Amino acid sequence: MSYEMITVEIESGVGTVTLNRPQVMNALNVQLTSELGDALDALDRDAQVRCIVLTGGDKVFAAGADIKEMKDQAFIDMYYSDFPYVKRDCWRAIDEARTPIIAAVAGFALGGGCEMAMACDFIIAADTAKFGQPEISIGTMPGAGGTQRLTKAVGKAKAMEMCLTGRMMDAEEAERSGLVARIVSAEELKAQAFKTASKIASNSRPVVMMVKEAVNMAVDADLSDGLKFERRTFESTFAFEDCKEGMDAFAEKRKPVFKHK
Ligand code: CO8
Repeated sequence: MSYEMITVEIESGVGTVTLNRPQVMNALNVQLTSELGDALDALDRDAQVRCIVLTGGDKVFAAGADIKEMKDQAFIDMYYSDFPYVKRDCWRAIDEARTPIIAAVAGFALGGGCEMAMACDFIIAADTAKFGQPEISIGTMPGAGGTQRLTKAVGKAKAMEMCLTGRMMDAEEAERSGLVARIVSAEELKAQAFKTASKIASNSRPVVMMVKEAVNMAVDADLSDGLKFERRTFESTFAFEDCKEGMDAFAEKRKPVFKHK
């Protein structure tokens, strides 16, 4: 499939999607979000792709919803389209992907851009990254998870302050607050994200999927349901050939050769 507003590459089990609308700071218009939805769905269906990296440009990951496209919408248009969950868009694709998605963020991740990074499984930030929910300053509010995921990630005080004032958080504060997994230099961002994705892609694909589901249970379920889900998925890994191979390889002091089944 060919895209105009994103690029897609697949290498060594890693699919890399790059937001590519630099003239407007990767503003998320309907075309970009639907191309991204299609691309992520296709990568998630591709058994050769075992981890996905979602990234943007050097100066900006994404500056949020395309304000100029959105500004003349009436409530009834937004409500009927279920904006931003418009048709088969990227938001559902990110939420439903079973393949891990790493957000590699340099520069601004604002509004829908911050929400998009947070919807991924974890964020690796360049030292230039800046996260924020500035919607309040244009008379609206976060609509793709900003009030919910930011609060779960950094706690009520910081999330409330950021959403009420539009204050941005730099990479160091984001790491300290638990919003990002780690910080790397801007020059190293794409290489480091690819290296991390390759490490994930080298593991057993079905086990990776189960771990992703189990960690997500910790976000959504109470502890006893989460622990039970973890036990059942842990026990289930013993049905995989890769589980036997991994343990045999350890006992035989060699590297495992996973078949992803
Ligand atoms: N929408 C449309 N165009 C934009 C956007 C945007 N979000 N951000 C930047 N642009 C355009 C500018 O209008 C400008 O275009 P032009 O050259 O034609 O004037 C071009 O990109 C370059 O931008 P700047 O000149 O402003 O560049 P600076 O380096 O001075 O500033 C900033 C960069 C700080 C990123 C600044 O552009 C900015 O503040 N942008 C808006 C950020 C914002 O308010 N985001 C929130 C948007 S609302 C939202 O995301 C709601 C979420 C709902 C769900 C998600 C749906 C997808």
